[in-house]
Amino acid sequence: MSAAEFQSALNPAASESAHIAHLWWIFFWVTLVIFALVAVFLFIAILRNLRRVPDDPERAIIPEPAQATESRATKVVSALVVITVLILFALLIGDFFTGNAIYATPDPKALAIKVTGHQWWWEVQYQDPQPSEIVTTANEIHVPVGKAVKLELQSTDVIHSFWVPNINGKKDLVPGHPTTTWFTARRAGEFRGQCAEYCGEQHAHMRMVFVAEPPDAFSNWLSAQKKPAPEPSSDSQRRGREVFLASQCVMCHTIQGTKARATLGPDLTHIGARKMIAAGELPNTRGYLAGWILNAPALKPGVRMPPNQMSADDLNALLDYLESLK
Ligand code: HEC
Ligand SMILES: [Cu+2]
Repeated sequence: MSAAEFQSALNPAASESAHIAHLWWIFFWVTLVIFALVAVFLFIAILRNLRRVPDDPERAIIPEPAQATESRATKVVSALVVITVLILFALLIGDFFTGNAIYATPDPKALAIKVTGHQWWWEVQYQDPQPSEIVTTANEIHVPVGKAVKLELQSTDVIHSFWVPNINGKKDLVPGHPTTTWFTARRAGEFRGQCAEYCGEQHAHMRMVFVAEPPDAFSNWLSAQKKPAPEPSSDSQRRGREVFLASQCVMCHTIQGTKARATLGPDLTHIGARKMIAAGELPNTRGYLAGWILNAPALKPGVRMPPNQMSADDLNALLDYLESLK
């Protein structure tokens, strides 16, 4: 099960989200003070007006007059307009500096991760100059604390938006227009990400697990991910692999080290090590995994993975095998 921290842009875990949270609080306090002042003056105006209402209804419609009041009102309103413009300008400058801090000069030594949005899951690929060292996984992003990360974002179907509020602002994934975003995690933790651009029926179930961890833990994770799938170590696992390879799973999924090499669905080489399945929708437990394999469209209507019929023994063996893929 996942123990993610509260998904919030105001609980920053990266330099970028810290800048955003800072800006948010400036806007919050400035606008709160202005709102309070407006409310107070409105209240005073109402009270004064109430007191002024005379017994004689005729006098109520006669303006109390004098040019003096009118010119004073003009002065006050003009002064307030100037103050408003100045405050808006100051907020604009704050916004500009925050934007600059977020899109700071790219770090050439950054860790490069390619993220591809699919309906409705995230393909995650750790780049490496050596093709055999490239790691492909899904719906779970691990990054080392303190190291700059460059995300190369793209979509192959419709517009998605990558958003891990505790880490950075949103970045749209527009088909045909690859883009990048940068961040540096500042503390370890597990956070939740969410597609932030409506992308079809299961948009709400297009989430991800984001893990910021100490550099040692990260490099252990990455080197485990680089290995091909472990060989089955029991008869049941062996049978499970046969079930997998003999069924339509191989038309859509990859398990490195086997002949399953399709990329229509998530890479399953280390599915046993993932915290969640179905793009953050279900915990990766034996029960949910079984339900998902038997009838994924019942859990996530519209999904491209079809229902699968198999005997209980085959299913148990398949589950043993998938769970062994750490
Ligand atoms: C027609 C293509 C297709 C076939 C066939 C298929 N899948 Fe999938 N599978 C997908 C897609 C697409 C997803 C991602 C769905 C989502 O999360 O929205 C998926 C997701 C999964 C996941 C969850 C992965 C994750 O990290 O969230 C598992 C496990 C899985 N499939 C196992 C299987 C098994 C086992 C079989 C064969 C019995 C199978 N699939 C057959 C397309 C397919
Ligand atoms: Cu979406």
